[in-house]
Amino acid sequence: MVRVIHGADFHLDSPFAGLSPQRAVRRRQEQRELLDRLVELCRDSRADLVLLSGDLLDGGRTFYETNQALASALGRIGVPVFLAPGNHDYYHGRSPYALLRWPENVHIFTGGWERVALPELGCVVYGAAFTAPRQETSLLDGFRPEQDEGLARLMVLHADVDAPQSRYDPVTSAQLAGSGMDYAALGHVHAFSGVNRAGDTAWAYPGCPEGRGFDELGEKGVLRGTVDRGEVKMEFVPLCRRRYLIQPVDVTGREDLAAAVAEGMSGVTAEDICRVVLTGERGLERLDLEALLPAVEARCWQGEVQDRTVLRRDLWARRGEDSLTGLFLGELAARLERCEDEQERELLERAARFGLAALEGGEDR
Ligand SMILES: [Mn+2]
Repeated sequence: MVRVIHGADFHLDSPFAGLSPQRAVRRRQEQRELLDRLVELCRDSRADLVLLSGDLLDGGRTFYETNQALASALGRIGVPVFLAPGNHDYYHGRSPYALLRWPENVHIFTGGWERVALPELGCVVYGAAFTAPRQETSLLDGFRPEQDEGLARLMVLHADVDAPQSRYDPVTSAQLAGSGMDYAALGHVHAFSGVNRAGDTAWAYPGCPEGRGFDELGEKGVLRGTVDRGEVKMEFVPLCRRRYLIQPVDVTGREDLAAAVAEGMSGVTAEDICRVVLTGERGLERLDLEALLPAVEARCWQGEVQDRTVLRRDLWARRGEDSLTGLFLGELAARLERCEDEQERELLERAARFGLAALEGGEDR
């Protein structure tokens, strides 16, 4: 039985374009601190082996200090570390993986399949690397393991499972099933995939360990567990410094919006990055998002507010009236029924609200 930590997609030195420049600097710093937490986790878990499945660096132009921080952290882990470069950090002669001096316990795959036997741990590790930003054919095409008598088989690879159009190593679950592996430690997809099975092979994406935007929500982390011949037990371990959260807050019938927001944010911590989305039905009163922002920001590290409320149903009912208001609402309602685009729906809702407010202000009386 071998104790394994599996991580991927650190994307160190991501631009964090959604944040202010100062906060983006802070987040990049926090990404490097993630490496310290990884070292700690490996020690606390008494890991025998660490598998890192690519896209650890966000691109070829990471800061020298970042590359150094990665090398130093992986060295401090002390046990064998296997790193399979992905599309963002593909291996080439001038990549940090080639230029930097890496600690002796770190094995970086540099191209086609390699096999490293670790008989003292009772396992063997297979790995391959991206050598370009694209890998249009599956790296598992024609893959065959060796005999590996009595050893648990692990694989570390950056790949896109069952995505035939993908240009990022489009492996299939049939290929994983035929690989003969006990565990395939994959990278590329930024959300934890759960531990899946393809034939006798267990495979998983841990997801990225730090969210970088509202498309990477909630707890993020790495996988930890044990791999044996024919038996794999891996579980998700949160490792992120901050969570990105989208918090819907229903403001239907609420007078005090700040209070509604405070209630809706009860699960949000001062470390989180939170987008509050106001939902529900409202009348014609103006929604002052700017005035609401401080109430949101007081409850998280960084906050924003979006208005997704819709016009109250009884106001739409006026579309039956034989008046300019009736015609106006009737036209907008018909368009809303046909509309499938989220942004256009928002625009139509707003048009109905503003138009109705203007009409009720006198023009139609
Ligand atoms: Mn990738």
